[in-house]
Amino acid sequence: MSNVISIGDLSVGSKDTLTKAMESEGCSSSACGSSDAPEDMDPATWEKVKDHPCYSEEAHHYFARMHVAVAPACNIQCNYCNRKYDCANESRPGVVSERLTPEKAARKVIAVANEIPQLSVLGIAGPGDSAYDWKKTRETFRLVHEQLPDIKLCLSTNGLALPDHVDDLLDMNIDHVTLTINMIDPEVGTKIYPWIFWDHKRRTGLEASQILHERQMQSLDMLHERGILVKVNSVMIPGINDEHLLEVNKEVKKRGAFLHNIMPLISAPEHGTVFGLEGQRGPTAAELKKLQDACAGGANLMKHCRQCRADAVGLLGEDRGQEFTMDLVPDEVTYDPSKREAYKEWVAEERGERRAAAEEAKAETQAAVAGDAGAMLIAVATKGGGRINQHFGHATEFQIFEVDADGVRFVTHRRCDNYCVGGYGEEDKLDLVIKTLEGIDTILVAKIGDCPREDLEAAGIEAIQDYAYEYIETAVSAVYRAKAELPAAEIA
Ligand code: CLF
Ligand code: SF4
Repeated sequence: MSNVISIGDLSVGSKDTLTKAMESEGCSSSACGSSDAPEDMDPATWEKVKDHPCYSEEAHHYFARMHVAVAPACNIQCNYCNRKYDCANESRPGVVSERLTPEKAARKVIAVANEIPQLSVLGIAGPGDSAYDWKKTRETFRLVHEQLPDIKLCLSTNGLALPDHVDDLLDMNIDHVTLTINMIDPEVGTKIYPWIFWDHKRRTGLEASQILHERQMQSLDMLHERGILVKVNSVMIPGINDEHLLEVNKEVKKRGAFLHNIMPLISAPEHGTVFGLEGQRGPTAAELKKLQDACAGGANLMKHCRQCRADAVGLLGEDRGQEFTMDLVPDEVTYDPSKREAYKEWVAEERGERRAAAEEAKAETQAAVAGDAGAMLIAVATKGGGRINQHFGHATEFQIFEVDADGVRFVTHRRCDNYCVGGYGEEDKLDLVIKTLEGIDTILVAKIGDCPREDLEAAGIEAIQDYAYEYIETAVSAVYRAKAELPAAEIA
């Protein structure tokens, strides 16, 4: 078996060369991360989540997902959805560029798995409802499971049709299901769902929301009873379910959900959705954070979601879907798992070293901290592997980390436009980046030019490139100690 691994357009061999590949410009990936580790859960659960980029924040530094858009039909209408809208630059659930048959989808998965060693999960997230369009979903999973048994299968659904298929999920060894639950009070549901299609009839109003609610709770209970991990997605809609999501969080925790992912409503008139046309706004970052903070003690929150398209490919912060449209996928493809196997081995070693480095950095900070030095937010530019390895001008998002004596924690990501287009900086885009970094006064990057660095400085943001290619935790801790005027301590 060859141990040569291709990441993007790079071919590398040993651990050292692979590490360098993750650090070099040609590797397009992106990541974030925070505290979840083997010690936080039982070994069987850790085994299920350790390579899943959505279920483990740590894993999404290293592993990629892909979606295949095989399930166009939906049995409900959400006021935030318009599946007719299609834009390759658009990134929100429900949106796709091409719909696939199960056979084409399986061929595409093989093509992607051969090219992207980070791929670990195939998800079906529409563009309609994967459990309603069950025949296509099941056939796709069957074909992929038959040909690529080492790829995890993942399903995302509104839950209305799911109770009818839970036993199929067990038969196919599917152990990750996402349920979108926006309410547990059907009155709230009436403002989100104009209708559902249930038992051969279209239902509206309170009846529709009542049925949907009952089926969603039934789905959650059935999945939990069978040991299938459930992530609940909720769309936060200011003035409609924002405060209510606190109750949703408690309820789904009580019913055994593994994670709760509260996502901001994406809404604009040009999307043609009911909410978009009505001018319903999405929450601000501060409102989302406030709700997430208020959920402390409830179901564990996912904070690294990128609200992917239903045909997304790649690490969560990137979308390489345009590299794998069906016209680019050969008519015949043969699965070669060797690159992915070698990559997994590398990750097993690398993530162990990163954890050890994070512990060391934490111990160093604790030894240096006298009293309460407070917490600090620091932005980093990364394209994967848990390192500061992204050039400022190429970053499409920044990861925000909080640091104090208790260590370094991922908080959120903030998207920004590319500052550098074709090698030329564009001033108005830099202004956007500065806005994106509001409230942050330090950013760690692999490299930055003098001009943008000076402009950032004028806006009160210090860009530091001294920690290029270091682990995020090591770099963020060192900056914290320096900024809090804490001396570097000797570790016994
Ligand atoms: Fe896809 Fe969803 Fe599975 Fe992940 S996405 S079906 S659980 S493999 Fe992930 Fe994308 Fe957020 Fe979904 S970042 S939108 S949570
Ligand atoms: Fe759209 Fe999904 Fe809602 Fe169906 S369940 S209307 S596909 S967002």
